[in-house]
Amino acid sequence: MEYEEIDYRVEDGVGWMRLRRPDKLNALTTRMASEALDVLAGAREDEAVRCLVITGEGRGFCAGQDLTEFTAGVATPLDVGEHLRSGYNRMITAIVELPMPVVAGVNGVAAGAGLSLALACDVRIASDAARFLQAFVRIGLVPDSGGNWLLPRVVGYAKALELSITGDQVDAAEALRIGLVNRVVPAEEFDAELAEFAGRMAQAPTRAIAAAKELMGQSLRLTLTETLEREALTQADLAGSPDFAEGVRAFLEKRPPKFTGR
Ligand code: T3D
Repeated sequence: MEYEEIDYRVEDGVGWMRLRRPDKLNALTTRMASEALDVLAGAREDEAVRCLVITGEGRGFCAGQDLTEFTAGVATPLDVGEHLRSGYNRMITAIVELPMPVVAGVNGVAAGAGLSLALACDVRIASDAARFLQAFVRIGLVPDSGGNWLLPRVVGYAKALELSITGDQVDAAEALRIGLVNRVVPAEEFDAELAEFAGRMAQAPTRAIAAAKELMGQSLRLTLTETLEREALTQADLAGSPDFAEGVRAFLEKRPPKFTGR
């Protein structure tokens, strides 16, 4: 697939997915969502990709659904449900289920479905120029693209509901304080810090990270007893992996491990 609204490249184990409609703060179009789905499917199958970064070009991360598509007739009220099911819902699920670390590099404003996109990622690194808002209520909608599920799990129910029913904007410092992002970096250092973190993730034991992500996700709907059993099964599986063998060998040889992601 030829990408027009996303720039995608793989460098040193990192898949860089950059939303590319900077004049519109990378607002999501039907085209962009379908390109994103293609990138996500490709990254999943590509052994060269051990960490995916989702970020935006220009001063926005992603301003949510491109509202001109409503007036242009691409997403009329009648087909909004189907638009979500066939596009954003699949995109959010694909990110959450990607068996590798996914990092949101929040370079600027993240609004509406753009905030959901960041929330679906495993780690959020924000520029100090970033802003966050559940913009939906400002136009008479409810949060979607997983916003009702993801946000309370990240910041807690009370804050999530407040942000959702007010549509108020949160700056980067406040986002860090409430746990909405993992790290805030000065804008001028953002690209370098993001690349450094993604590079570290791409050298990590990918299978173990994918398993940790899956286990923790499952734990939210399981009992402790069920989780303990799944941990035992997963650990038994990982204990036979090349990365575990390398991790133990490296420890005993007092050297840094060289993980291959297998
Ligand atoms: O079926 C379905 O898909 C339903 C799903 C819905 C999911 C959703 O995401 S609904 C929520 C949609 N998003 C919004 O409502 C946010 C709208 N944008 C804003 O409120 C503001 O732009 C921001 C707070 C994000 C940023 O404000 P600011 O002042 O920094 O920038 P700006 O001047 O408003 O925007 C810059 C340009 O981007 C501007 O274009 P122009 O006038 O220079 O040609 C603006 O129109 C455009 N833009 C920003 N957001 C969107 C957008 N264009 C289309 N759609 C947008 N969402």
